Order: sequence, then structure tokens, then C-alpha cells
Amino acid sequence: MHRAAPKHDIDESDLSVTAPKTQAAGVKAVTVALERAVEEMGVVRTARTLARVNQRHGFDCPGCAWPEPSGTRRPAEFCENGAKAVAEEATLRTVTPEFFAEHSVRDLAGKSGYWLGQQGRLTHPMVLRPGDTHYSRIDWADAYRLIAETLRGLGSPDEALFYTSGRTANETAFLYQLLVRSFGTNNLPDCSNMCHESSGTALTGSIGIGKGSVTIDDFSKADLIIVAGQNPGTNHPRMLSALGEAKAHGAKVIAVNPLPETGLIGFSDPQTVRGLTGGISIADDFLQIRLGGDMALFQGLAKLLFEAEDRAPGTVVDHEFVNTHTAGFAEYEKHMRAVDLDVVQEATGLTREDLDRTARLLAESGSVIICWAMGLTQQLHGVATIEEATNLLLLRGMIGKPGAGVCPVRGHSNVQGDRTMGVWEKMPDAFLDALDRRFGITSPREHGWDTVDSIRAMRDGRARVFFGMGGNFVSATPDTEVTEAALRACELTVQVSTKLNRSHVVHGGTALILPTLGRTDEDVQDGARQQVSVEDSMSMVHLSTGRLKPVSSELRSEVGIVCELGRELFGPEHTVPWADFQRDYDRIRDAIADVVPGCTDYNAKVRGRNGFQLPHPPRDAREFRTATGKANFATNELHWLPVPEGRLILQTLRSHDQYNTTIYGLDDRYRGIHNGRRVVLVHPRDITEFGFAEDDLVDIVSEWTDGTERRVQGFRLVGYATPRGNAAAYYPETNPLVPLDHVARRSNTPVSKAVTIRLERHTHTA
Ligand SMILES: Nc1nc2c(c(=O)[nH]1)N[C@H]1C(S)=C(S)[C@@H](COP(=O)(O)OP(=O)(O)OC[C@H]3O[C@@H](n4cnc5c(=O)[nH]c(N)nc54)[C@H](O)[C@@H]3O)O[C@H]1N2
Ligand SMILES: Nc1nc2c(c(=O)[nH]1)N[C@H]1C(S)=C(S)[C@@H](COP(=O)(O)OP(=O)(O)OC[C@H]3O[C@@H](n4cnc5c(=O)[nH]c(N)nc54)[C@H](O)[C@@H]3O)O[C@H]1N2
Ligand SMILES: [Mo]
Repeated sequence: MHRAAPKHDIDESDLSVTAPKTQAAGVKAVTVALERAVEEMGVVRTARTLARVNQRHGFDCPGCAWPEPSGTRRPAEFCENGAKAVAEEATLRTVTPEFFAEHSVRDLAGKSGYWLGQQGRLTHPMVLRPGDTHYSRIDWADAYRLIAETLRGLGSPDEALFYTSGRTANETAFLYQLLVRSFGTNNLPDCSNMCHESSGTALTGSIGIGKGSVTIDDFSKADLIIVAGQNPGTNHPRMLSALGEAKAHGAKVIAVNPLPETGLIGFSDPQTVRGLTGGISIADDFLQIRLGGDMALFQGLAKLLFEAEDRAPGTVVDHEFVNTHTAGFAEYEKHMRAVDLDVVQEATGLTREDLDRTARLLAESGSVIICWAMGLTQQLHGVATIEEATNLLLLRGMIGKPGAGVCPVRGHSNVQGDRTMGVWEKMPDAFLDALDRRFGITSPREHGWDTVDSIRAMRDGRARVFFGMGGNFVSATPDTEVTEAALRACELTVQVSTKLNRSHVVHGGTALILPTLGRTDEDVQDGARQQVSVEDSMSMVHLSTGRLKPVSSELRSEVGIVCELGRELFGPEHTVPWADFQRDYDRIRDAIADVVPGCTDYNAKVRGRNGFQLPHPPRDAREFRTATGKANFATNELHWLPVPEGRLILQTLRSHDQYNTTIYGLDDRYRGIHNGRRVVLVHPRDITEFGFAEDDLVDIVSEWTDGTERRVQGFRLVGYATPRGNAAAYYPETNPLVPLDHVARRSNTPVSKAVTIRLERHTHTA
């Protein structure tokens, strides 16, 4: 039998720290995954569910966006953390109206996100009206009416915000943006604004499309794979298999990271200082870079490549590619030749030998892939950094050939698909034109607000309704205090959710919780089982079919919720056939085929053996749809992050036991942290230099340029193999430290990976 939800909350005094793990995955990972699954679902449901993850007739894992293999699939095509994601959703624990009657909102607001999430699946639509102390039941019809009336009462459609988290399937995403644009706004902030927006911005300018240019099969054809700013052992474990296979075919793998992350990098001597250097597992080489040093690294490597070209002309620069397909090369070359390698060493913390060795490998490799994730995107100069990575590949002619290309590794399982379907606050006019033509609506052309601008709008009273299609907006966003006040200032907050989270207890004047089916749940409409479709990190689109019996008959599918709200908001005569769409998701896919580029014959193509791959002009034909009609070399002034005296630069990252704001458990097994999350990882010598000892309790204070300070309290100091001057702590606990205005240039992404902090001895409790 499955176990009841925990009654007690986290007790950080149980925290313990051991040596980090040398090996990722293995038997321990399987045991952990199965234990968690059985705890949540029981034995039978576990066996039935896990057998269908990522299978051709099964459902897409709600974990990450890493693609499935194109050939044979193994019986278990999931990882430890995928199994945890599935268990978290397929749990038999429930949060019922009785639960809400027992717990006031105030009581719930005092619980941790971990405790809230562990209580189980939401079973009924609930409402909290002004003055209520507890959520109470509401009928679906009344909930839709309430939303529609509030929306119609706004001074302008732009006073409403419609957030999306990247788990939403293509069909939902398409209808959701259609609803929002029919209503009259482009305010479609999404989790991507906090995630790979920097990648999209950089790649669109450089190669004309904001998506990665490699496929899963390229991995086994690559000579060199650079993995920068990414922790695949935890966040994309199946990527380790692809890297392992690449190595079996002779590829070299270089990890670029401030931390020696388990799975990518092994340690030979974890007994000494925790995690300090050592042996090797997947990565052949480990560049332990300082936070924010990547732009310098890529520029330094470019300089060394130009010097290598001088020594052996015609062997390093791919002149044919550069001449035929690119623009801006001369200026780029001039700029790179002037790069000062001493500055590069200071910025990166790497040695000249590190740089030379890497440049040599780059020059010798016939096919190179660069992969990256949040370590690069959530930086002040994330866009420029990704442009520099792309420049390196362009210079070597590494786009649009086998075994080579750019590979931004996406997070949420359908975050890329949501964008393809139009969830973006600044969708191009061509898309809006097609949408308008197909449905006889008039989409607004003025761009909407992204995540950070949405928070500003709520804070300043310019937005009054927040609608969340999944996700946990309050906990995922920066500057928690400001963001919480912003949401509380709203007239109405609506959360379409599977599980309880903090966004339900930090609410507007009126609040609604709309419980929805998850990826694993069976979705029956009009007597027929429906399927949805998703797009992975490599532009593969395929179907996903849930088969589990939902925990409550009161759950609605996300598609159903959008369609029913659409009917209520626009009436039965609306030009969009909401009822037809709800009855048969094939009709939605027909509409997608008519509107979304690359989706002709969508219904037939998603039903192919592996689904189908969306077009990607640079990958398919070395075609670059930029303003110049060519791939652009971007020229950027070098920026890096010197550490101010007595301060540290803090990155906020994920433990091995969480999915973003969903905390599965309290063990960051690979990093050796157990039974707690309030830790800050600092270099042992920095700890002593600041007059502390390991295990001391500290407050973390962030300092912002306007002189304001932000503080989180009671974090335990853990000596760790991070570069001097750099620290790491978990998100979302440290989100209060990230100032709202601390955003990446050009992408407006919160800079979650570089916050200037100081440590103070913890003296009192809040
Ligand atoms: N199990 C699990 N899987 C997940 C998620 C999850 O929470 N749990 N989240 C999903 C989502 S939405 C996303 S976006 C991805 C996130 O996947 P990742 O990007 O791997 O996630 P983070 O934990 O933020 O790790 C950032 C990594 O970048 C490194 N880093 C930080 N700053 C720098 C820097 O300046 N330079 C370099 N070179 N490296 C740096 C950190 O040390 C860390 O290894 O994972 C997805 N998959
Ligand atoms: N400091 C800091 N902040 C960060 C980051 C960081 O590295 N550091 N990372 C950023 C990144 S990369 C991302 S992507 C965002 C994540 O931001 P979000 O996507 O908003 O957050 P999640 O924690 O993934 O959302 C979890 C909630 O989604 C709901 N949910 C789960 N499955 C479903 C479903 O199938 N349907 C519906 N409707 N709801 C569902 C559940 O109620 C659950 O509580 O956070 C960002 N914030
Ligand atoms: Mo993400």
C-alpha cells in the first residue's frame, strides 16, 4: 500500500553532509526511484505506469525535454528522476475539500513547498472569496462564470496575465494562446522567460531560429561535445546515456562548470575536501570555470583558434562556410584577435594550459556540439555568451553538418512545443496573421509582458488578473517578497494545477484552484480517449497518451478547461469552435496544421513511428533566415564577474531531489547533502577567510546596485569544491535574494546564477 502524506514539515536540524558521490545512476538510483514510486502509487500502479514512460504508445515523461532514442527503445526508457516525476503526479494521495476545510489558508501559508506538494493531487475546483479563511468548493460552471465576469470587467484586456509552465501539451498551448488573443492581449508570460529565453534570443539573431540544430543521432557522430553550465546527472539523466554512446564512438566530452557535478565528472578522492577535483567519469576534461566566466572562455578560445589558423592556414577556419553562409566575420576576427588572454584567465579562473588544450581539441575535431543549460542562460550576459559559443561553431563551419551544432538543452518537457504553438508575448506577425485568418479574430499586434514585466505590472497595479496554466509562479520567480505582494494586489488569481503549491496560498482578492489531469491520466472526452502531443529539445513532435484512472471525477483536462472558459467568455456563437475542439483533439490538430509553420498534416505526422521532426532551416539546409540572410557573427564587448571584496557570487540551482519548485525529497545524494535544503556551498578557504567554520549557521544577504539588501536566514555552511569567490544554494529557497531588476541583457531573464552576496552569522530566527 502507498503511504499517507507527511504530517510534519521539514526539520533542518536533521541535516547531514557526507562526501559527494563519485558515480551517478547505478543500482542505488533504481532503488530510490522504485521506493518513491511505490510509496506514492502502490505496487500495481507503479508497474503499470513506469512501463509506459516514453514508449511509443505510452506517455511522454513529464520530467525533462531530452529526446527519446530514434531506434530501438529499451523497456525502461526513463531515469531515476523521471520516475520521481511520474510518481509525484501519479500519486494516490489526494487533497480534497475536507483537507481544505481542515487547513486554513494561513495554516497552509506556514508550510514549506515540500509539505504542500507531498499532500497529493487536487481533486475539486476550489474558491477563496474576499474575507474567507478557507478555500471551499465551487462548481466548474460557477468558476468559469467568475473568471469570465472578472475578465469582462477589466478596463482593458491587457490588465490580465496568462502564464504557462512548460508541461502544457501542444493542443492546450495552442488553444490557450488562441483564447488569450481572442480576448485581446499578448500577455503570455511563460517559464521559458526564466529559462532558455537567452538561448532563443541569441540563436534567433545568430542563425535565424531559436532552437537547437542537432538531433539525437548527431551525438554518436560527434568528435567533441562541450557541456557548459549544465548538470545532466540530475536534470537530464538520459543525456548521460547519449554522451556515453558518443564516447563509445570516439567522442571527447568536456564539462565546463564551476562544480564537479556527479555523472559528468567523477572524483578520485572525495575524502579530502568534498568534491575537490580528481578523476573522470563521462567527461574527458573538466574546466572548472568561475561563475559568469563563459563569455571570456569562448572569446579566449576564438583567439587561440585564429592563432592556430595563422600557424596552419586553411586548417582551422572553415573559409568556405564562412564565405558562403555568414556575415560579420571580419569584424569578429578583428575583435577576437584583440582579446587579452590574461583577462580571460582571470575571468575564468582557468590556466593558459587549460585554454590551449581546449583550443587544440576544438581545432582538431571534425564535428563539434556545444550543449548548455541554465549556467549560461541565467547570467547577466547570457545572450552574448551564447552568441560567442555560436560564433565558435560558425567559425569552424559546425552548423548544419552531421555530428555538429548548437544544443540548448531544454528544461520542461514541452517548453519548446509551447513556444512553437504561440505561447510567447511577442509572437511574429506572420503567426498572428495566420491565426486571425483561420479563426476570424483580430489578435493584438502590440507585444505583451514577459514574466518579469508581468510582475512589475501587478506590482504597479497595471495588471489585476493572473491566470496560471500550470507552474508555480510565486515560487519560480525572483524577488519573492516583491512578487508575493504583486500577486496579493491582484483582484483575481486562478491556478490550473495538479498539486498544491505556494501559488495557491499567496493569492489575489479572489482565488481559484482548478484541478487538472496530468500527462499520465486518461483523458476521455465524449466517450473517446484523447491524446496530446509534445515537442522535445530536438524538435521531435510525438503523441502522448495517459492511461491512469484519474484520482477524482471532478478533474478536467487542460484542453477542457480552456474550451469551457472560451465558451463562457465568448458565448456559443464565437468564431472559434470551442465545443468541437473539446470533443475531439484531432480537430485542434487540424487547426494547428493550418496555422503553425511546419505542421502541415499534423494529425497524420504525429502518428508516425517516432512522430516527426519540425523543420530547422540551418540544420536541414544551411539556410539562415536572419536579417542578413546569413548566419551572423556577433561581436560583443567582454563581460565577466569580478568578485567584490568580502563578497561572494551566488548561483541558485537544483538539488537531485526536486523538480523546479516541486520538492520530491530532502536528499541531494550526489552532492552529499541529506535531510535538509537550507545549505550554502562555499569554498573551504573562503569559509575560514570570512571567519566562519563549516556547519555554522549564516544569513545570506544579497546586495543590489540601488543600495537595497535582501536576506534569507539560517543556512548551513558546507565546504564544497566551488571556485574561490563563488557559492551555490538551492532554488526556490534563495529566490528572495534575486532582485527583480537583475535581468539578463536583451532576454530579460532573471539572473539566478550570479547574485552578489555576503554572509552574516545567524543570530536570531525570523
Ligand atoms: N530532476 C530534475 N530535472 C529537471 C529539472 C529539475 O528541477 N529536476 N528542471 C528542468 C528545467 S525547467 C530545467 S531549465 C533544466 C535545468 O537544468 P540545469 O541547467 O542543469 O539546472 P541547474 O540546477 O540550474 O544547474 C545549472 C548548472 O550550471 C552550472 N553553472 C552555474 N553557473 C554557471 C556559469 O556561470 N558557468 C558555467 N559554465 N556553469 C554554471 C551549475 O554549477 C549547474 O551545474 O532541468 C530540467 N530537468
Ligand atoms: N532562483 C532560481 N529561480 C528559477 C530557476 C533557477 O534556476 N533559479 N529556474 C527557472 C526555470 S529554468 C524554470 S523553467 C521555472 C519553473 O517555473 P514553473 O514551471 O512555474 O514551476 P514548476 O515548479 O515546474 O511548477 C510546478 C507546479 O506545476 C503544477 N503542475 C505539474 N504538472 C502539471 C500539469 O500537467 N498541468 C498543470 N496545469 N499543472 C501542473 C503543479 O501544481 C506544480 O506545483 O523556474 C525558474 N526559476
Ligand atoms: Mo527551465
